[in-house]
Amino acid sequence: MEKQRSFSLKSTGFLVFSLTIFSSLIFFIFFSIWLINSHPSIHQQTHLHFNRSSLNLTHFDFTTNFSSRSDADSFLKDTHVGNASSFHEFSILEEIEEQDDEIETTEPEDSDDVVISNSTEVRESAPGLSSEEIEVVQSREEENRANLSEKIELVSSGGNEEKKIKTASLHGNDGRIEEKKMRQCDITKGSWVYDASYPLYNSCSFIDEGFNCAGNGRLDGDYMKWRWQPQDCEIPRFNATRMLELIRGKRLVFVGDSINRNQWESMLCMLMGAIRDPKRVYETHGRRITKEKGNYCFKFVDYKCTVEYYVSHFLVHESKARIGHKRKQTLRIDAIDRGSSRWRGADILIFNTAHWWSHSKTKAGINYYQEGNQVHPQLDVYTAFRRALLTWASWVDKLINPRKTHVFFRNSAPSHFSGGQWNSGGHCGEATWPLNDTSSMSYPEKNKIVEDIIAQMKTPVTLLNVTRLSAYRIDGHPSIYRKKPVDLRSSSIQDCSHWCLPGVPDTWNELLYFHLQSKQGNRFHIR
Ligand SMILES: *[C@@H]1O[C@H](CO)[C@@H](O)[C@H](O)[C@H]1NC(C)=O
Ligand SMILES: *[C@@H]1O[C@H](CO)[C@@H](O)[C@H](O)[C@H]1NC(C)=O
Ligand SMILES: *[C@@H]1O[C@H](CO)[C@@H](O)[C@H](O)[C@H]1NC(C)=O
Ligand SMILES: *[C@@H]1O[C@H](CO)[C@@H](O)[C@H](O)[C@H]1NC(C)=O
Ligand SMILES: *[C@@H]1O[C@H](CO)[C@@H](O)[C@H](O)[C@H]1NC(C)=O
Ligand SMILES: *[C@@H]1O[C@H](CO)[C@@H](O)[C@H](O)[C@H]1NC(C)=O
Ligand SMILES: *[C@@H]1O[C@H](CO)[C@@H](O)[C@H](O)[C@H]1NC(C)=O
Ligand SMILES: *[C@@H]1O[C@H](CO)[C@@H](O)[C@H](O)[C@H]1NC(C)=O
Ligand SMILES: CC(=O)N[C@H]1CO[C@H](CO)[C@@H](O)[C@@H]1O
Repeated sequence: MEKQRSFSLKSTGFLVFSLTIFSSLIFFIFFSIWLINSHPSIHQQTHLHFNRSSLNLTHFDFTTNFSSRSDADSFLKDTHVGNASSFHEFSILEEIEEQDDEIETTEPEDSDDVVISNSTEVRESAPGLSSEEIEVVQSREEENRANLSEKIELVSSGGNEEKKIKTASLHGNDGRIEEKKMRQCDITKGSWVYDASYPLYNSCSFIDEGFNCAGNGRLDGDYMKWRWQPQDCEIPRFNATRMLELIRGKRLVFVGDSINRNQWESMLCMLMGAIRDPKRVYETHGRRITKEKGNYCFKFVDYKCTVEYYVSHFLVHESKARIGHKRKQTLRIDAIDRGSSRWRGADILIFNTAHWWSHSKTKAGINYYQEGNQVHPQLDVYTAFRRALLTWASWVDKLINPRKTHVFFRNSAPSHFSGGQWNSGGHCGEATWPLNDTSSMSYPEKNKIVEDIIAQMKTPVTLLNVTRLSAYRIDGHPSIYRKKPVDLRSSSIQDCSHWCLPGVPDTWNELLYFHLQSKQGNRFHIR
């Protein structure tokens, strides 16, 4: 009896165990089939986590890697083969998951914004549009513009733009004018339209070497000629005079990593279009822009305004703490960056952070993140990122007056390394045309955290949502034209993270201009 009972117990246990395994397997197989069927021709990377801890079994993460070849006519020839040996390696998995918002910059020795990562970018390779297709798109756009230009009034509240369309519609015979409020226009939905009237500026003395692609010898110029066209509404062309009027007597301040410097330099160049005497714009400390320095304040004398940049890789305080016998670098995720006193009092603040939250830049989270006197022995990067952003958010909510200051947060800009990482032959230099599809790229986890936190803030924060639209722009990176002289050896390091100027960051600034202007418009259109 006793014997039998224990046996039946064992067998039930065994049955439950095998059933679990069996159903996991079935699920896994169906899921794979579903995946392969629903995305037949794109590179796929999927990570399945079977959380077994609830079964009290060994704790490991089960990772699979689906890779399928993209179309044969793709212009990027690299293929990515699944790596079975990474089966149990959690650290590798983490880095891969980060790839979408990871920035790898390229000069470990002399740059302050290096991220060393062995993650691989998988990008859909796609042939460009043919020239006929562009003409069609273009003429449709023109029609669109003509049709809408007199009908759309932008009314905005915070960051939400709504379009109001007065449509002249015929109802029976009376042809009365009907006012129709359309749903909110999502300016992140749209396409890049080839526009020969771009770029918005040509030469510009504020572009530093790393972004000065044409100056470094890049000859193909199409990458400067794309305009972002939202699907459901228009964004106005940047008008430097009007922008300067909007910021007259004010401080426009960019705070963040080198990608924000990229955008800030673009803004300076775009504004110079309205300045007749360049001597009436100067750096208040007499500094020349280089990538080593992190603080700049340019004064536009005629408009009594300043356009400033402050480097802050994490927005929180990079600190040191005693660990054992040594003082080690830590990150105080509970304390705002020490430079924050400089940001206060700005009228327009544009923040970003994302790319430095990588495995290698944060010591894999081991003895790196600090709160109060406690250095966490180990903390997951997303947890740390969330806590740091909460620190930033409470700083904003406490010290920023929303009646005076308009706060923006720009989310992450994608990098486009193919066939390797920044330090192992990753490249993007063959691309001279945008991708025509980015559906294979997943929306970065860090963006979701940013959106989450912004939504909970007391201060309205406008999200500059550039991730998806920038994802098309594989052609917009400096690649080998990141410095002079250009190193043509195939082994040379490419920059597929930052952006050439003129180029993609100009569009981010057009979005910024759009938001500022529609906010302004809103002031005069309160009904
Ligand atoms: C696994 O599940 C447990 C409890 O259900 C949870 O605490 C833990 O965070 C999970 N682990 C992962 C990696 O999802
Ligand atoms: C997945 O495949 C890519 C190439 O397609 C490889 O570089 C990467 O290491 C693999 N990741 C895992 C977790 O197996
Ligand atoms: C797989 O990854 C391991 C380290 O994660 C590496 O040593 C090995 O060369 C990789 N194999 C392939 C085929 O990429
Ligand atoms: C990246 O990979 C290379 C070769 O696979 C290796 O030598 C290097 O140490 C790795 N770097 C990091 C930060 O893992
Ligand atoms: C985008 O590329 C795919 C092939 O990769 C092609 O079939 C499709 O027509 C392209 N779309 C446009 C709008 O050109
Ligand atoms: C623009 O208006 C014309 C006629 O007024 C119409 O035929 C055309 O379809 C419209 N285009 C768009 C994009 O609405
Ligand atoms: C940002 O844009 C992406 C792509 O269009 C979209 O999926 C996401 O919801 C947007 N985020 C917000 C907060 O609007
Ligand atoms: C730019 O804005 C200024 C001031 O609002 C205006 O006078 C000028 O006509 C605009 N330029 C263009 C090209 O629209
Ligand atoms: C023996 C053992 O590890 N038991 C654990 C099983 O998992 C539950 C929670 O998932 C724990 O509370 C037990 O301690």
